[in-house]
Amino acid sequence: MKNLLENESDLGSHPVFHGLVQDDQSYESISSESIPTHPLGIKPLGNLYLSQTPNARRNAGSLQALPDELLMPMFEFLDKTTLLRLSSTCKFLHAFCRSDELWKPLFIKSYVRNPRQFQWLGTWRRTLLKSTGGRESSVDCSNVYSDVLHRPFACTYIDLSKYVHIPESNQIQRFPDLSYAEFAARWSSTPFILTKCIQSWPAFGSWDISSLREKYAGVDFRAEAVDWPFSTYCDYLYNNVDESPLYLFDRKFAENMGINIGRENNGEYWKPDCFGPDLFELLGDDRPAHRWLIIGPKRSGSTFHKDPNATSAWNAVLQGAKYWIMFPPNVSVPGVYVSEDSSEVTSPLSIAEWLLEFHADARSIPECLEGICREGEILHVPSGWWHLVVNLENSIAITQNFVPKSHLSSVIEFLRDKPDQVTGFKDNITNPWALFHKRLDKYYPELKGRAIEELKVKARKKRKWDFAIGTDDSVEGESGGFSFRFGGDDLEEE
Ligand SMILES: O=C(O)CCC(=O)C(=O)O
Ligand SMILES: [Fe+2]
Repeated sequence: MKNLLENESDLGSHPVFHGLVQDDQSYESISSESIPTHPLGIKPLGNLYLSQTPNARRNAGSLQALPDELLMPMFEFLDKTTLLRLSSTCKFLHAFCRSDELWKPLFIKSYVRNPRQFQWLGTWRRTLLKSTGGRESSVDCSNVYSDVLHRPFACTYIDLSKYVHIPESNQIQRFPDLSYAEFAARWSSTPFILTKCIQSWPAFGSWDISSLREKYAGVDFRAEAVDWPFSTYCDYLYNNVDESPLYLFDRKFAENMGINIGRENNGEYWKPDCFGPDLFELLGDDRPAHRWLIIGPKRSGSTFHKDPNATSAWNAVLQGAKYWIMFPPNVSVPGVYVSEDSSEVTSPLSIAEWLLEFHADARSIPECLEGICREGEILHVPSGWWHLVVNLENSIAITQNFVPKSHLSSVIEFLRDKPDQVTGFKDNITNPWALFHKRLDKYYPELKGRAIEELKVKARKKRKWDFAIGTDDSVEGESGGFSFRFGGDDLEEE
């Protein structure tokens, strides 16, 4: 047998999948039985060790010198015609040029430029080629070894049941319902799930994917960058092989479906009483976007983020089930990289990759909370909490963001001190903080005063702390000279 290790450049490494993997073996955390053969025959890189057939990479000309991790982003610059041409040069490049990760953005770009009727045909490539008059060939790529190409395919077979066995100590608390007094006194900074809170909503029990399809087949909903008729989105939902499925996340659903919201309006749903007054209601129509209809297939979901403008949120599941993993605001979440001013969150991984690579570490962080929010249940996301969500089944949810009295100071701080990170306001609202400030002064002057005072105390503490650890000397004047503040001088005593 040829010593395949003589050419080290054949082998690469990937942060998620290491080592030898055969069709009858398993990637770590994806059980072997559940991964079928890749439709083109592409194999994980580790299989090269045992392979006796020639490596297709050898026929890729000078491109063979580049790692797969570089080829893929380079090919993202190619248009449809060039991808098709390149795909007919050799099997190795054919395998790359067939990747739907390249065809999805091409379809979306072409659709956004030219929205049109089309039929979803199971893959982005097939759908784009059909709708623009191309064709699809079948090529055996069984001597192509690449984690970059095989991994997204394998990730679509991730066994989510592994994550839903939640250790007792990490369980998000569950209650039938809560009163506002209980929420305000104890629960506004803690995630929880209510199991008997939304049963009286007309939407509960009557909204499922097929009933919505019957009623709203021709109505457009926003899914990431595209607006698709609901019937098209359903075709996609039931028949796609994407590692990160397109997620319907629509904030104009109420207008477009022609439904009412609110108990007093005979609405399809209303906000639960337990969260109390929502201070962004003071902004009337000028409040930032705050409600979304969320629909997606199993495996779709939301990668780690904090909700906008330091708002809190609730998320009610009308069909399906969602797995949530959450961390308090100051915890650094494994695999999630945040810029110095928190303006950018980089989580370079898909949900499946994050689960495979980081979930075990994350779960062992003491502050980690996890829960499954099932049909008929509603989950509370406190202001500033990190969360990742994955749908365990095809799901429908409604979410609303709000500002409870107990988090007013966080929202004021965000609007006032991070104006460049404020999102969701209409373009004509040039100074959201000034507007909110004015409304608070009019309707809740005392509450606003207390929140501002809280922020002053917090800022003073932070200055003292920065001074104590040597990153700020502006306190020197105030405190009359340098002193170590560890031990004895309790910062909490302010
Ligand atoms: O249902 C989900 O995917 C979570 C949605 C979410 O986190 C959000 O709307 O901020
Ligand atoms: Fe969120």
